[in-house]
Amino acid sequence: MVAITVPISVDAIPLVKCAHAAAAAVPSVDLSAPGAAAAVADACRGVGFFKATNHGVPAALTDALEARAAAFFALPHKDKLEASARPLGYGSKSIGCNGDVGWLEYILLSVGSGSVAAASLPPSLRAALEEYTDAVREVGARVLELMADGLGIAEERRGELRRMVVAPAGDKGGPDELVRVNHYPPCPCPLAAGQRGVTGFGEHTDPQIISVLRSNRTGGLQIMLPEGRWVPVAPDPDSLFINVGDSLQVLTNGRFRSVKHRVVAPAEGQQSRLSVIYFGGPAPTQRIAPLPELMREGEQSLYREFTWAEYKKAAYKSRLGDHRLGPFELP
Ligand code: GA4
Repeated sequence: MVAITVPISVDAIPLVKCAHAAAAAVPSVDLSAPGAAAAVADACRGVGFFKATNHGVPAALTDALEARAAAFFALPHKDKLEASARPLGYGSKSIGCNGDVGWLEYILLSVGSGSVAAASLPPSLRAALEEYTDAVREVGARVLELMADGLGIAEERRGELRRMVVAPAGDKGGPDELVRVNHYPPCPCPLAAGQRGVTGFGEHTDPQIISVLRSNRTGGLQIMLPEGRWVPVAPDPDSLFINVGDSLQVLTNGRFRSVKHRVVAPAEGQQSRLSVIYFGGPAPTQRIAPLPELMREGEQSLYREFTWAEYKKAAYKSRLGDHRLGPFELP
């Protein structure tokens, strides 16, 4: 039943030590409601994370993608490996290139200009990913506009954030978008008393501007609240979850928080967790610095300026749980 078999032993995967916490009231925003912009900005200032309802992505797209992804993950391991192109493509247990491990298998793809580039994915899965990505990119773009509105940016300047993520590819290259499908089968390792679960995906922040997550009915996602407490996020397959990334924290000069999050793998006897995450990042040459239209008179940038290419390069040399913005923070 457990379909991930690579030489990393389950003993090498860290246990999650925190106590069980009650599911916290994660902010929830109806994207079609009149007060959405203010609610989005409030959530991003407070937690850096919120649940988005009325997002407009047809359930048929999500269902098709979920079915195709589940069929792919059910293939024999050797067939899945044909889609491996580290750090992209199929992977299992190993996250990134620097020794991070978790109890999961995944597909990680670069997307953009309407095409999902990946070797040897079944064509029906690729098509489902393309369709889903096109719909979710639009949600990301709409949320970025709401964010700009909620931040008080004048209407004629509000498009800038959106353009960073959805602009057509120009001579400087297009936005850097990724899609990740994570499959967390139930972990067969017995837990001793007091142990809370096995790490599916270790704690980290997302380097990009915005992440849009959808999962099936199995929980496991946890976010860290500003006071440092981990709380579980109750799954809701009909909603999307929006995550502020490191680059957005910088673009807003720290007004929005890049949220730390992690996933605890399902225990034996539970259902697999399947999640799909769209990561909206800017073009490689995009300068990442606080948006001028946001800065108050005399306000100093909290960060040294960098380009997305520079940040991404540094990120890919880091360990998952590193504080990646640290080296860019100004004293
Ligand atoms: C975290 C967010 C996304 O899943 C990701 C991850 C990437 C990877 O899996 O290859 C990284 C991680 C993520 C940040 C630090 C580096 C790179 C694994 C890792 C240890 C696709 C991304 O863009 O950054």
